[in-house]
Amino acid sequence: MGLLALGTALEWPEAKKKADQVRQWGIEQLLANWRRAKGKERDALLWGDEVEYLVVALDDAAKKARLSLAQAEILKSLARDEALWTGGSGSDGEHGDHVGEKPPHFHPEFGRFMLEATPGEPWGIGFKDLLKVESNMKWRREVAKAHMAPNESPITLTTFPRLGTKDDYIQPYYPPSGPALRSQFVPDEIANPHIRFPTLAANIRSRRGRKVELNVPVFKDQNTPSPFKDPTVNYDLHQWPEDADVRNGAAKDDHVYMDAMAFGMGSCCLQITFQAKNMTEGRKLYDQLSPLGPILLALTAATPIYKGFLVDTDVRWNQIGAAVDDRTPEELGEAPLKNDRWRIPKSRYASNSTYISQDPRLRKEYLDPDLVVDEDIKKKLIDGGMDDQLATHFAHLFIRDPLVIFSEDLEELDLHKGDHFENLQSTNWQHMRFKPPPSDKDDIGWRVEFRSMEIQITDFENAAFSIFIVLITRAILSFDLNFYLPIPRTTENMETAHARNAVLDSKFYFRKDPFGRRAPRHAAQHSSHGSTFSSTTSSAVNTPPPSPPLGPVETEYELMTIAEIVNGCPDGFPGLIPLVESYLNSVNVDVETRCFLASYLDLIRKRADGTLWTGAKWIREFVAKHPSYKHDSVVSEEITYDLVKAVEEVTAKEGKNGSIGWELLRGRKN
Ligand code: GSH
Repeated sequence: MGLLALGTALEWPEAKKKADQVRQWGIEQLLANWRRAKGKERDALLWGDEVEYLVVALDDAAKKARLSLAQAEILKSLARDEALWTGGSGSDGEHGDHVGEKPPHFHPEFGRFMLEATPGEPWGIGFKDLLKVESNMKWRREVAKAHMAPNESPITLTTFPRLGTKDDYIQPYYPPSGPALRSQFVPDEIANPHIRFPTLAANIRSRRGRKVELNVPVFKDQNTPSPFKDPTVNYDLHQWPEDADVRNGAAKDDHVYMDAMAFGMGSCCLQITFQAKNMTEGRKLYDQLSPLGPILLALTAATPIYKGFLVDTDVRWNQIGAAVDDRTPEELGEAPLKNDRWRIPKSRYASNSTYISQDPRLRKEYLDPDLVVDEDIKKKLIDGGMDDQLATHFAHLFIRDPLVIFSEDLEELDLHKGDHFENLQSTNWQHMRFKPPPSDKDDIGWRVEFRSMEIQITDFENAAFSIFIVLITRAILSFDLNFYLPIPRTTENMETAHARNAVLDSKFYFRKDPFGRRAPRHAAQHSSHGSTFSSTTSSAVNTPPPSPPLGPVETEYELMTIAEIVNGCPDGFPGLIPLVESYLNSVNVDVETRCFLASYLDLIRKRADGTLWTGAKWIREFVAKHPSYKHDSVVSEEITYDLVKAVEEVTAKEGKNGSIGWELLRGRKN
């Protein structure tokens, strides 16, 4: 979450009138910036992680866990803390090993109960930086905690189990409902009060013509009523016109029904951003990481509860997609096209639909046949000098309307800024994001953001997944790996990742041979690149064998389990971990570092083969074994308190002794 602009935000009918102007100005800014930055070379190879937290308040006397809405006070206190800016944590002196490390940055997020933290400066090229990630994440948690009330803690559950119930689950308490969200379950005060957020929520609802609609299949336990009719839905409200949504069939049988952006954007994730050495490398990383999005979503699955019920899905992704889905009935295909321009197959929060690299291995059969593109914008970009592929990418993002427009920004177009471009870019929440350098900062290069992962309960896990993705990018670049898959297969994989226990029980489309048609079969043959990561994009040193003619695209990939994708299958895909190991063998890594990295890779390996559980599985087991659980899918206040308490204790303990030490990671076989 970048800096939040201020101004007079337009309500939807006004914003709609200005949408074209913002799009046109956004494209002008993009072109000006692209011309300036397209030749940028040798940017430092940097990366950064973003960790999102829920702030919970525990009331031990009443045995209640609530969400604390103290985001603004906590952020203010963090900003005021002088010690934070001088290199010390300002707390208990346990952080001697952080001397010289810049203090972490904290940022607001959508929920007024959320915080986001990033390292004080991006991680660099050296392996030594990888060793700092976990302790830095723990440091962030402790710094945040030091600025909270004694009974408050930052926890890294993706969602709060009883968000939107009739309990007093927020502190301070506000009853539903308000003019922005018009939810029958949550008050407007649940969202960050900065004008961007209520405006986003209200304009999504207005553009759509009704409230957003989240129907998550309930997990049918032995005592769950069948059919399940969400007992929390009130069909008799008449405060807002939108209260009629449920009378018009918005709440589906056998589903948990939710009606507001907060149920989606109130979820926490783990995002990783990479700075590439130049635009070409950034475009390559964008393409090659894209098929990994659903795989990492299933591996990090941690979201089995919504609004007090166990659900039959394990991840947050589609729920956020629905929570910000501003498509009109015409765009959704529910009404004939009359006023709108297109049918649009996906929400603005969805898996990505474009490939952007000018890689000769990118076959046209991989592209999305359903891609919707604004042809006028594409022409403008091509006339401005941009290549077809990148122009297609941006002309696809620009089919959306800008949602938050400040009237002050419409007076003059400033080509040295990127605000109108960012307006569209930052509300296209796809699982990969390609980020041009900000126009006013020369020291930032082309970046790629990997956005699908769920936040993990412990920092050990969060560090493991961050480092795993970093090492995969190194292997991709060093061995020139080819993970290309037709985009519709990635879209399907994203759906597959939602199934309960998809990590073990589902199969995903994946490319069989990652060495494509150019790189050698044995990646480990490569020579050493020294003790820093190689960022060479063409290190396939062997002369390529003559290529046989290309076969049908369908023969290039097959359905695999996550275990096969991660750990490899005999005579088939070599496995992501073996590829990373090959990369590590090809560079000089000292023994200590290698051992450290091995513990992270081991977590991923065992998560994939089922030896270790996902967070979703651990939470399900926790609920199922709770003495008060009635096997009716209901996650009560009492269970929620015990769950939050367990999660809070585990992370606090992990922070103190640095050990993993808890059931989730202890290695129980299913
Ligand atoms: N928490 C989200 C997730 O679990 O995927 C990701 C964060 C996110 O997309 N936040 C929204 C946003 O607009 C808040 S409304 N972030 C800024 C951006 O994407 O540029």
